[in-house]
Amino acid sequence: MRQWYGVRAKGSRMTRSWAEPWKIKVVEPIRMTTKQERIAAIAEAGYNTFLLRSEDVYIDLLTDSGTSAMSDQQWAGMMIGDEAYAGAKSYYNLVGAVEDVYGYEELIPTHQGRAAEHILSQILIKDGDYVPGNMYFTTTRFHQEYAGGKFVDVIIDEAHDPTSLHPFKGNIDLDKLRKLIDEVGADKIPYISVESNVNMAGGQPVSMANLKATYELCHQHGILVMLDATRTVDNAWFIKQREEVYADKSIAEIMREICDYSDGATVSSKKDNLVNIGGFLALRDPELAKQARALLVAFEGLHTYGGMSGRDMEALARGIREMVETDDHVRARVGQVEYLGNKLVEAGVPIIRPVGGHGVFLNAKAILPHIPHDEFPAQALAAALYVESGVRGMERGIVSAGRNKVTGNHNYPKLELVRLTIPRRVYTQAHMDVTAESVIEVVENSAAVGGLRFTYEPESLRFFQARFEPIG
Ligand code: P61
Repeated sequence: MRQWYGVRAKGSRMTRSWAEPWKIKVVEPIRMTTKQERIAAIAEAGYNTFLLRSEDVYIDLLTDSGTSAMSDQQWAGMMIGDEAYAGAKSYYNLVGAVEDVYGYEELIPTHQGRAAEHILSQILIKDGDYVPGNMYFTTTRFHQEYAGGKFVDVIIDEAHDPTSLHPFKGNIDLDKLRKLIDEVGADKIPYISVESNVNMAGGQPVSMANLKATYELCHQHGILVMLDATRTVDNAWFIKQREEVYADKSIAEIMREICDYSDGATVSSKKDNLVNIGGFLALRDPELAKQARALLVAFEGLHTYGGMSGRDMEALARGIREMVETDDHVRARVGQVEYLGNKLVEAGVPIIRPVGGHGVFLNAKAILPHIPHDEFPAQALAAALYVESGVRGMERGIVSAGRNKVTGNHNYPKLELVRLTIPRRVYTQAHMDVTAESVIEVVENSAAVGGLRFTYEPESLRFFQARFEPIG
């Protein structure tokens, strides 16, 4: 029988577009402000985008943390969340989802990622210990230091180079790690903290080969491997694209294998997991889990809810399954980031390349070469972009890097960036077009942007609440 339809004409070379695997059911109006209003708003916010009111923001690219749109299935889960103080059904649903998707058996639910980092650091780090990691993250390093440890950066050098096109800029430099082990001794290194899709490097992935080699090296020396699995779905996507043997594996399979090369994980569920609040510490060793639960009940809540309500756990359990249900989800997520990144690259805007998984990172040092590093170029660029168009990004440079605990001097990071972070399932490509045009406009008028100085500098995690004023 002749086929009615479905056979492509021979020689057809058409490549097809992809589209989001969802349609919009509920919308939230957003408001465009005037430039005059934005000039007043940013001054009132002390030139810190964290201190703006969200109603004064048009397109909010401050973060992809807790800003995802939940699905109808997740909202339905909110209605049936079990609010029992102890032993809630929603807790067991969450345990099942974490075990199926990540493969960890011991779950310690927390209110968000940093609470999991706090507990992990407290149970494993002793005064004077060293904790290597693939570039620092602000809250992770804070908790390591708070527990008496010293963070040591063992990421490959390419991660610090905005122009390097290395496909896995999140990789651990095994020579740097070996050198640290030789210098301080394995008994001074309780664990290595391996972050998937490294945030501060621009959302850059770690390869499976590197994860495996790191795990093997650490286990030879009795050092645990703790994954910061906050953005592992994005990382799995890049492995599928860039590490040939994984091309035909599903995101769900790749996720599980990533986690296989670890002894546990901290997760901020506000990212990959598609919820607005939540997080967890997951472990394999029941003894360690016992110690973690002892702290959980003191700092967060009973061990079967930690820092979450039943409805939060229910939405989270569903979000965890949804994020790997089809590969189309992550294709659309990372694809949207790439869409924005490519527009900026085409316009000649210096950004971190390859384009990362959760956002586009503007190279503020290259855009504002006339502003000295200690006048905070990225902070100034984020403020100028807001004034230009109401697009809110985040400083990821010298302000975020804080001060050296011993000398009191600024830490001078090699990367001085503004992060434009894309929330999941929230904005359309049209919002990306408007964002790209705004960035291009600011870059074309960059000579008009001046430096800033502190008027208030908090002692720790200063970027959140610091205030500035223009110099001159
Ligand atoms: C973010 F400006 N990230 O990217 P919690 N690990 C990793 C994260 O990205 C992360 C946490 C742990 C945020 C929120 C945020 O300096 C900042 O659930 C890789 O936020 O506690 C959070 O998870 C902590 C923004 C955090 C910052 C710290 O926007």
